[in-house]
Parts: sequence; structure tokens; C-alpha cells
Amino acid sequence: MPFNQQPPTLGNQYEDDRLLRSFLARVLPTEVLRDVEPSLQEMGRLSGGELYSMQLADRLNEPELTQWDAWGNRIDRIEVSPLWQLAERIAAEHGVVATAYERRHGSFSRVHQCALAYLFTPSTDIYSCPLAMTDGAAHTLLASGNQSLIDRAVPHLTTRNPAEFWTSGQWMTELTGGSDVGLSETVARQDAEGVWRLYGRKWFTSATTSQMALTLARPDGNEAGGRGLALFYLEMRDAEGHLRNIRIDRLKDKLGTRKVPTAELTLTGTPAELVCGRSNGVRNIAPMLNITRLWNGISAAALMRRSVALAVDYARKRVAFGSQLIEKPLHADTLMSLQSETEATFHFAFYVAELTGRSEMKEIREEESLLLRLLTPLMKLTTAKQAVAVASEAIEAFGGAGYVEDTGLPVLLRDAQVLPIWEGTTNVLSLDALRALGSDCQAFQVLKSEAKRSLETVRDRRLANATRVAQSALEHAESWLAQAKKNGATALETDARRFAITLGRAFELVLLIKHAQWSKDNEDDGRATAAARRFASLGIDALISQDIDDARLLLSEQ
Ligand code: MFK
Repeated sequence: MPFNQQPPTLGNQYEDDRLLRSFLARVLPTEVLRDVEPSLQEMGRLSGGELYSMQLADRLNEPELTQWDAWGNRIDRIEVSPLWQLAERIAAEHGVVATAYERRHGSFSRVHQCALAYLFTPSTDIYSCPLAMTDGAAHTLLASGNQSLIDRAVPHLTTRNPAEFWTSGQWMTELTGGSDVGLSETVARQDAEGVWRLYGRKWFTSATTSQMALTLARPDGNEAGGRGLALFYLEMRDAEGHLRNIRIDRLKDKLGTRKVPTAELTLTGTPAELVCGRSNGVRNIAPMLNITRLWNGISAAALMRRSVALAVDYARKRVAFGSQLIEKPLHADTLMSLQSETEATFHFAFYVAELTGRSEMKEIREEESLLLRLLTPLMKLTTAKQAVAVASEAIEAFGGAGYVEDTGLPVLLRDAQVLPIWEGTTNVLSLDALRALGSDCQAFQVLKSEAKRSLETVRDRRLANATRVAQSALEHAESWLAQAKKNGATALETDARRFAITLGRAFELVLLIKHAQWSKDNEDDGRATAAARRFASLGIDALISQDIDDARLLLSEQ
């Protein structure tokens, strides 16, 4: 018999996910867990079953833009892949957005929805992108208080009926930049009927098959910068299905997320409505950013979980040098680090989901709002970096097979690589985190108190060293902050990424330790403890202050 390698396979992705089930058992009241579990079982079955099979079969399909019909009419029609078409229906029917707004379980509905998204994401080729923006748009419109837009759009964004379901775009990036959005050049002018019309180019519009979009434009005469922009709502097509003065110039040729029809657009007088006032567009679109950043973290956890699930399954099947790979101490050790990073990411993203849910239900104390504002960028930037590192290491765990396209493995790395880039790069979010600390660093104190409260519950001696590592990293971050504030803006900015990563990873370690103690007490399970212990050894404190003059010297032209 010639040798044939068994490929890695997946089971029910809910049943197989010890961490997800354990976490939900901790945070959800028993009756809520009982009520939501069938939906998670079903999504886990789809994700490990027909969606995953279809994803592998659908590998070579990509979105196509047809700009002209046979008779010379401009049509700008985008066809998405078969899996994306199915994903839209499944997402609507299973309430991957709707669950958060139906609020059957109050603030826990956000956790339930994120669990659905986490299971759905890795088998649906980043269909999570339009869903994230849809969720962000519903959240933003509800926060805007614009009742006519809420009545018009939110029922579509949050329905379970696929025939009525809308997705939303989030059009921010222009040629002037994706980070410094205040430079946007799109202008808004009122026509003779008083209708606002938008003119400009949007350089990166994700999932351009949406029915509506939230976007920024500068009303004529407004000041420069983010304050002079206004937040607009628009619908892409008229009743006959024609684009409303929007030209789709081309689809982007990207490293990853290749199933996402990301386009360059020209707005040539697109009718739009003000969402809330004629200025402060950046501030007004921020609720959307915070929701899409939450999705970014959930997606990071989901892609990491998929990478590790496949790598572990393969290690059980693959034999080399006389035994299964999983029996090899070095291979097992490598996989264990990946699992620990994954668990850390999971806890961070779901902690932000919990806080977001409570904030939406107005069950949050003022200091917790500060914490949420700080943790959202910290979580996004920390988890995105982890996802890239883990996806890279996971495909290496397959040897050459991980580098071969028809295994379906390389896409994990390509898709993970978008996570640190969109929704704010690591550096931009590090600076945002500094802003979110507040002038008197109150948010840092709230984070520290939350960490202290969590660590006080720890009694297991096996967690003592990890606890010390977390405490010491937080103390170092605090002393660095005090010193950097004295040293001035350049010192703060130079070390901002190292500070943010230190806070992010230290907070992840705190969450891991807290869950480990709970799991030991309630499930008699030591695996969460093993994850926390390992994570503590993987580098928490990244704060080594650096001199910007060295960087300037090294990068100088002469
Ligand atoms: C599956 C994963 C899901 C992902 C799907 C997404 C697909 C879509 C792809 C994209 O659209 S990617 C493009 C996303 N673009 C960004 O994330 C922009 C990145 N840049 C930033 O975040 C900058 O920090 C920012 C544009 C906000 C800086 O602009 P400004 O004009 O310098 O704003 P400034 O002065 O920092 O903030 C203006 C106001 O907004 C302030 O409030 P006030 O007016 O009251 O002072 C800020 O406090 C507030 N603000 C800013 N960011 C906020 C926020 N408020 C709450 N939360 C935030 N995150």
C-alpha cells in the first residue's frame, strides 16, 4: 500500500471547543446558557461541516466586477463567491448580527452573538467583514438618535429574514490616508432641493455589495480636520437597482481577504443624509469603529482557534521519526504555546464583548466606560498581532503542506495579516490607547483595579508565578507612564506600542489566571492553568524604553 497522509479534519466546532464552553459556563447564568446552546451547537456543526467543506471547494472563486453590459451601459455589478452567497443567508437566519439587538438575554446577548460570530468566521472567508460593519452601523445609528434613519435601516440590518437583510459599508479611507481620516477630501453639497450630495473618491471600501453605507464627507465651508467632517448615511442603489451616482472603479488586488470585494469608488453626487449634525464626523463614526474593532478581536481568536485545531488534529495523525507528532516533546511544546496565545486572545476579545454588552444595556458604571474605551484599542492591537504570529507558526507545523494552497492552510496566514492593518494599525491604536488613558490616566487606574480584583481571587499555588508576572508588568507600565509623561510627548509616543502591548498582554494574563482559578474550582480542570502558566513565560512586559535619536540616526539618509 503506498503511503497516504490523512488530512486534518474538524468536528462540531462548538462541541470541540473546550475553552468556549468553559468560558460560557463561567459568564452566562445557567438558564441563559441552556437557552443559547442549541444555536451554538448548530453553528458549530455548520462551521466544522458543510461550510468548511464548501470553503475548501470554493477556494479559487473570487469576486468579479463587471463594469459594462454588452450594450455599453455602465452597470458596475459585483458577483461574490458561492460561499459568500450562502454565508449571507446563514448569517441572517442564525442571527449573527441580529442576536445582539434582539437582546433576549440583555447584556449577555452580545456575548452570545460574539460566540456565534466566532464559530461562523473561520469557515466563511471573512464574510465577517460585512457583518462587522453591519453591526457597527446598527450600533451607530441607534446611538445617533436619528429616528427616521433608525426606522429606515436598523430593521434591515438586524433582521433574520435573508430576503430583507441588509449589510452596511463603512467608507472612511481616502487617498489621503486610512489613519488620518481628518484629511478626507470628499465634499458634501446641498442641491436645489436641499438634498446632500457627495463628491469624492473612497479608496478602500470593504464589501462593496452592501445596500447602504456610513461615510464621512466635508460639508462645503466646514473647517479642515476630523471636526469639519460630517457623518452621512447613504443607500447604494435606487428602486430600479441602479447605483446612485457611484462608480466602482476597480476591485483591490490584495494579499488576503481575497473573497471580500474591496473596491475603489468615485462618488459623483451621491445622495446622502446627515446622521447627526454637520460636523464632528470622526467622533460620530467612532461607535462603529469600536464595534468593528471588537469583531477584529473575535476574528483573531476565531482564526487562531481554527489554525490550532487543524495543527493539533494533524499532529495526532502525522507520523515522523517513529511516532505521532503530538508525542514529540518539541512539537507538543510548540503547539502548547500556540494554544496559550489563542486562549489569551479569546479571553481578551470576549471580555470586551461582555463590557460592550453591558454598555449597550446601560448597565455599566462610569469607570467601566473608561475601561471599555481603553481596552477596545488595546485588545484590537494585541490580538491582531497574536493572530498573525499564531497563523504563521501553525502553518509551519504542517511543514511543506502548510505552504501549499490546496490544503486550504496558507489562507489562514494571509487573512490573519489584515487584522493588524484595517480598523487602525498597531501604531495608530497605540496612540489611541494613550488618548483613551485620559489626561489624569484615570482609565489606567481602573484597569489596574480590575486586575487587582481578579488576581485577589487566586488561591492556586500553581498560578502564583503567573500572578507575579502580571503584577510586575502592570507596575512597570505604571512607572513608565509616570516617567514618560514627565519626559514629554516624544518619549510617550516613541514607546507607545511597547506600552500598549505590555498592558494588553498583562491584562490577557490576568484574564487567563482568573479563568484558570474558576475552572479548577468549578470544573476540576487544570488545562486553563497550564495555558496561563505558559502564557506568563511567553513575554508579557515589552517595555524597554528606547531613544528616538537612535532610530533617527539609523534611518538617516546620509
Ligand atoms: C472582521 C473584522 C472586522 C473588520 C471589518 C472592517 C472593514 C472595514 C475596513 C475599514 O474601514 S478600515 C478603516 C478603518 N479606519 C480606522 O480605523 C481609522 C484609524 N484611525 C484612527 O482611529 C484615528 O485615531 C482617528 C481617525 C480616530 C483620528 O482622527 P482625528 O480626527 O485625529 O480624531 P481625534 O481628534 O482623535 O478624535 C475625534 C473625536 O472622536 C474625539 O472626541 P471629541 O471630539 O469629543 O474630542 C475622540 O475622543 C473621538 N474618538 C476617536 N476615536 C474614538 C473616539 N471616541 C470613541 N472611541 C474611539 N475609538
